[in-house]
Amino acid sequence: SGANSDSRGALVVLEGLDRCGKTTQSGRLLTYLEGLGHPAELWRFPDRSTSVGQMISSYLSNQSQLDDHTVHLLFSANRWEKRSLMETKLKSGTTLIVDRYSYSGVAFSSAKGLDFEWCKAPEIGLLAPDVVLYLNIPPEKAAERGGYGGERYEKLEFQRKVAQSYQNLHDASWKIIDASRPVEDIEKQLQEIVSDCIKTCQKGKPLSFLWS
Ligand code: 2DT
Repeated sequence: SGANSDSRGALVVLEGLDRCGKTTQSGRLLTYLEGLGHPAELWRFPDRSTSVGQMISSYLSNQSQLDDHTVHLLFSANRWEKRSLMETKLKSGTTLIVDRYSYSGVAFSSAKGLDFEWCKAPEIGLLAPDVVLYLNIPPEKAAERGGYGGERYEKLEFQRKVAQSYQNLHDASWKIIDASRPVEDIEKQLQEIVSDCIKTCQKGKPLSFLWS
């Protein structure tokens, strides 16, 4: 009970440092929801498929240089260009599992030294997640997992700063997940949280907007 014909999907965001397990868990969540027969899609930011996304991608792989403010606004623009589709999907009942969102935008840019409030401003008016799953792992432990690629931000010293910046972003929608545990334990916990969240949305919780 609770679900009705015009119930909306949930906006579920996964955040955390590089190598925290976000991408693995996002994929598993999608499989879980599909298994329940619940309409769901996996999204990620940056979305490298758009022309803005391609500029970001070449910056991240050190093939181009951009001013820090400029790249920050490109990351934000990359979310804005997906905003109306995001709203359409949610309103049609599809749950979106999103690997990184505005919190990455603010955490990474402010870790470079940009002003925190300035970083938040271009995100105002984007859809607010119904839940943020923060996969919490010490930067040293993430680094030990190896396989930092060669991308611009994948360095321990910088990840330490990003972890600090994330601390300033917690709000009521955040669940802090201990991501040092076995993959299956984390998976189970996320399934419970997301199931509850979907129920709340089906019962009529309205969409809200950043930064609420
Ligand atoms: P992936 O390795 O997850 O593709 O991320 N980033 C991401 C930002 O600096 N700002 C943002 O708004 C977003 C969404 C985090 C690529 C890198 O881009 C960073 C890691």
